[in-house]
Amino acid sequence: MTADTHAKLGGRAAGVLRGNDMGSWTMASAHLYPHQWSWDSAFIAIGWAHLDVRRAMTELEQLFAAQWSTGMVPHIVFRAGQDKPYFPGPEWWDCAVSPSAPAPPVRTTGICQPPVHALAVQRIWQLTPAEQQPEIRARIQALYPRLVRWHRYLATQRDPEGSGLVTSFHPWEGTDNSPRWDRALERITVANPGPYTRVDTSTVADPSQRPTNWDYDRYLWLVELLRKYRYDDAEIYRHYPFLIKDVFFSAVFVLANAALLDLAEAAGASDGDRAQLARWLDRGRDGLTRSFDAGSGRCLDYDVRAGEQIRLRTFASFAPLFAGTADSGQRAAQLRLLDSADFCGEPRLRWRLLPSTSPAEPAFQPRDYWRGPVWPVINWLLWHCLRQLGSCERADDLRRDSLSQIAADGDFAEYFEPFTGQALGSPLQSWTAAVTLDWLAADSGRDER
Ligand code: 2M8
Repeated sequence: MTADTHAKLGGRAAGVLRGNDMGSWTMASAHLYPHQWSWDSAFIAIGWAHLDVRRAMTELEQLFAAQWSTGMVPHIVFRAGQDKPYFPGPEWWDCAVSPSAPAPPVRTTGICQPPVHALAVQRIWQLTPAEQQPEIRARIQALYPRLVRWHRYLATQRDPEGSGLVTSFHPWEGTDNSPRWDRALERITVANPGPYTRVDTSTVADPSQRPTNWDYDRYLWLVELLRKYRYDDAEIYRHYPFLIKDVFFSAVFVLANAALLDLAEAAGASDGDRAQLARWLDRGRDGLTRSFDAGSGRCLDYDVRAGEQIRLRTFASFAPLFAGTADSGQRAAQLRLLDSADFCGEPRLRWRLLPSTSPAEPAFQPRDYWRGPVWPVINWLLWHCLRQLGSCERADDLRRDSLSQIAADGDFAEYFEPFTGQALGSPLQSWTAAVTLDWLAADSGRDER
């Protein structure tokens, strides 16, 4: 990429964040996702950190202002006005039924998303110029206990077994229509949510890039059940049909615990918190090791209700890589798998990037959301981990190909068709712009990691 293309792409990426900026929080995208999403916000803060570390901190502070008393950080904080429709909105979730939800006027959903937030704070701190360090350090110190409470929620309420693996309650807890959830959703034979009208399928140019109505019936039905259990984690665990030990979510949790430990000095963390974080970190690594299938080199999710492993080939198969596994055998097996014909070595791929679902899977669909397309944020996480693991050349290829993919379209798409590189989903997606800024900084040598 020439210096000129580089500068132009950076300028446009910054323009996307500024265009979606609502002052103290950022829309995930202006048309399709007009509110504040949890893990989007974390990636967005990484992007802001390259433009203004203060603004980056504000993004996270706003999100954590909506934290539940259980410690859960909700997956959406509803902030946009009526002029920007999104379904399902706060009425469908009706989180006031839970005593743990934040008090009005704060309105949120009752589920969560992968905890990328600690990685964002780590990145902000790395990029803070010396003269702003006293202010940013104080703000990190104020936020840190909330981050620890969030992690405690995941380590306890979402892992009552103490397995080191986080239990997901809903497909909306990250990768919506991933085929990883298909069997669990198929078991839900009664799915009669009240009448509803989708907004997403009329916002996106081609509705076949979105989940089906069959999926939405089940997503909304599950929300009705969560509401029935008043979003009480113990009740949910007792009665609810969808409980999945999600190895990708769990891998992000491992990374996030490592990031909080890395920040412990700057944040003035107590010895107790440090010891606790170290225990969660070890337990998470052990949980992923137990979920690793040496025969296939893949890490496997586990369906708690069905009592069975989920054996599909998706990006989540690489959870040990995402978690920065210290096991050299696992790492070698995963790196081989990554460039095998099942994933990045598939000869038809436009770029050697990790697709959300392997093209070798029968469920693979190249244009449908989490069922095949390439997601820049997932490739950013992989890049980040490969670098930490010392696979710098592979990481660099991933970064270069990702930037080429994004630059070819120029509209910072939500996801991309793996064979043609065609931009899909929402344009001007904030987190795509955010990771672009981080990748460009690594290219320009401004990266101090
Ligand atoms: C997508 O999910 C939302 C529901 O949360 C939707 O489809 O309406 C997912 O890609 C999710 O991971 C992401 O956080 C969100 C906003 O970008 O969009």
